[in-house]
Amino acid sequence: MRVDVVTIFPEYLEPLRHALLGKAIEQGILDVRVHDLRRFADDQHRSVDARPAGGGPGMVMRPTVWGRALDEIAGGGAEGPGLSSAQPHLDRARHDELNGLDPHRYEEREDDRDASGDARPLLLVPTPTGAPFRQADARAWSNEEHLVFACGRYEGIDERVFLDARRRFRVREVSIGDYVLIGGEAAVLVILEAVVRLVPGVLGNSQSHVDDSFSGGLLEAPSYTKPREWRGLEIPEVLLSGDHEKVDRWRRERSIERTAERRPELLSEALAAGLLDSEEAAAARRHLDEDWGED
Ligand code: 6GU
Repeated sequence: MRVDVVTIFPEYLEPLRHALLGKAIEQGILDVRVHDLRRFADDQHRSVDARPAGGGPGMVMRPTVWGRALDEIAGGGAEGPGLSSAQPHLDRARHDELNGLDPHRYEEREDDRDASGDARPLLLVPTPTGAPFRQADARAWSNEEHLVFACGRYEGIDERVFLDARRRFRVREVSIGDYVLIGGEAAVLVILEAVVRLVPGVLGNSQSHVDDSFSGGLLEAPSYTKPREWRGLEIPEVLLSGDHEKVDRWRRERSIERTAERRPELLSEALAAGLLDSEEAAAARRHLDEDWGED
């Protein structure tokens, strides 16, 4: 999977080279390029923002600068700096030193296409005004050949950038939660980690994300490991019984209970989607009724 990130804070993406994502980079499964937006500025001060049209607080990122950055990436010429994992990097040439680029080198190939046959790369724009990023998106995007992230700062990016970008990208504005961050960089780390762990070959044990919270529409049950008793607290007896059926049933019950308590809206969705058998559905309704009005 090829990933391009455009940001005014390239250093913010350094954590990508560690742990799981670093391993994916080493294995050649993931090729991440980080681009400094300021390289596309055209004035002496490398300014990327200006006062909002119509007045108001803050600054808005300029379309001219973003347009040039996205043109280069859509053209396939943005070689950028590959992030090689766990290596000293601070002494390396800056990623923004791209040269000799042919803006039309990016060939359309059959395997560039998504399931709908659209060959345009996916442009992801982290913003608190975006649609919620969910596990289903992570799953879908883990099949993409090419993801591009546009990190905004300040009060956002000139709206025309997204309209224009639709000619060459499939564009999705996404939010990672109902709170406001200073910029999209932290959200890129979050989204990429969620996506890349689902790319085949990245997580050793492919079963380990089948049971993930959210994949089945419910939160996962609590887990335990040895010792059997710790500070006066015991592992639930059933988990030591060796009876896999009983263990599975117990885990489903705890999942339903926990989801009712913490994310009742998810449990209602799971019910409506028919993800629960009749016994589980009855338990879910009971929990939802009980928890209703409690705080
Ligand atoms: Cl994706 N970006 C920013 N800047 N703020 C956010 C967010 C994203 N999700 C929630 N708040």
